Amino acid sequence: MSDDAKGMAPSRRQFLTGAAAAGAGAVAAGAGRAAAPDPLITEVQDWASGLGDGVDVTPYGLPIEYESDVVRRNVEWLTADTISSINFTPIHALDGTITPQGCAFERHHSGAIELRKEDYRLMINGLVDTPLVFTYADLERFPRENRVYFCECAANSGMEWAGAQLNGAQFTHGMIHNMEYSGVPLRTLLEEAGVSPQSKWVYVEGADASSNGRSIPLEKAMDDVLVAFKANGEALRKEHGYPVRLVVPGWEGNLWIKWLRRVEVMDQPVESREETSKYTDTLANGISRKWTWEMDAKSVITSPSPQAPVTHGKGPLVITGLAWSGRGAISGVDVSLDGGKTWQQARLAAPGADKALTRFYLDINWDGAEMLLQSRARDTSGYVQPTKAQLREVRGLNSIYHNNAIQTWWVKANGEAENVEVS
Ligand SMILES: Nc1nc2c(c(=O)[nH]1)N[C@H]1C(S)=C(S)[C@@H](COP(=O)(O)O)O[C@H]1N2
Ligand SMILES: [Mo]
Repeated sequence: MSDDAKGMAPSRRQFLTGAAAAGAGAVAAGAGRAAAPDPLITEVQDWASGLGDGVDVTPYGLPIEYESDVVRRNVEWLTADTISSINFTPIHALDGTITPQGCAFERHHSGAIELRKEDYRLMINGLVDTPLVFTYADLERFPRENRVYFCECAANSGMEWAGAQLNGAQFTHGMIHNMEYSGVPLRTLLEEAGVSPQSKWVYVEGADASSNGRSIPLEKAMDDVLVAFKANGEALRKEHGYPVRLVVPGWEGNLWIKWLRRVEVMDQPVESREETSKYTDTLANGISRKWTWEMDAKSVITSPSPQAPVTHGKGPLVITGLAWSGRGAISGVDVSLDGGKTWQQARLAAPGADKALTRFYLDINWDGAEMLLQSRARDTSGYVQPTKAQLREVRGLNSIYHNNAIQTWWVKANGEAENVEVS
């Protein structure tokens, strides 16, 4: 309970804080404030004395100008140019689990191309009974599924192997997005072409100059892979592969081929390609770790975090973040305020969903003392997110990909937060 609320009559206090108290559970509300003269309440404001925009002003809406800092950002020194590059989702400023397409991270090897639906073709060839070509209109005639999945680049958090480096959840963990896809199971199209018995792999490639060709085991291709054309209800954005992309649930982002152009059924993987070896992790003993497609359970506190400091001082504080696993659903998330010495179970906003982001909250009464905030995800396979030290023991310091270690934010007494490591 905040000091200014203490002196108020119970009924009035209840009115101001009742809504928060109803939902807050363990933590008493107290984030309301005592009524005091405030021109925002007592004076008639501009927005109440004129008229707003008509319904023909914004045929397709963008976020209001006051939210203009909630955008994708890139890190200039990370890549030589912005064409073969990456930017980051502003996860520190989002809530819920669905990533709006307009601020969902982009990763291109040769830039985001523009391909009209009319010019779109998808070929299925190789070890099939009948090689087939589909137009966009053809794809729309197959039975569709709707599924929510996260897509994480294998390089997410890659800069953090050797030490705390980038100061913000957007930059340390923002190579991820989570969308509702509408599309046709790849299985349906493969069955239409007729897969030969000796087939074991599919080679998938895009229509861009890089083609981003990748091999995927046939088993996965026949399982939950989607040929998607809508995301969050609307057409895919150009940067996410308009008009059609591959969705490979739980597996690293580089397999999620954009501008999908060809699926070749094969009896072995195409692994001589340089791109394939790019996503190999070198272990502490110098041996390479390959074919690491599944993204292990991971989580991060999105607020408070370096780009989302505590601005209201001590008292009720909502700690929130995201958790996900490529091996199933999130079964729980623990949060530590003291750098991993003690843990408390966070509240999941909704039960963990398969291979999709889960939002968690821990509602605390902050005493104003500094905190070392950490979150630790657990998934339905029984896996627990490791500490940085545990991960380095196995993978060393020179890895780039698949860093799913526990992240620490040092929240200072003044509410500012910093990316740090605890031993
Ligand atoms: N055709 C094509 N597909 C591609 C890529 C690409 O450069 N070209 N990049 C891949 C990589 S490395 C990632 S992480 C994801 C990123 O998807 P996004 O841009 O929608 O975030 O797309 C993958 N699919
Ligand atoms: Mo990626």
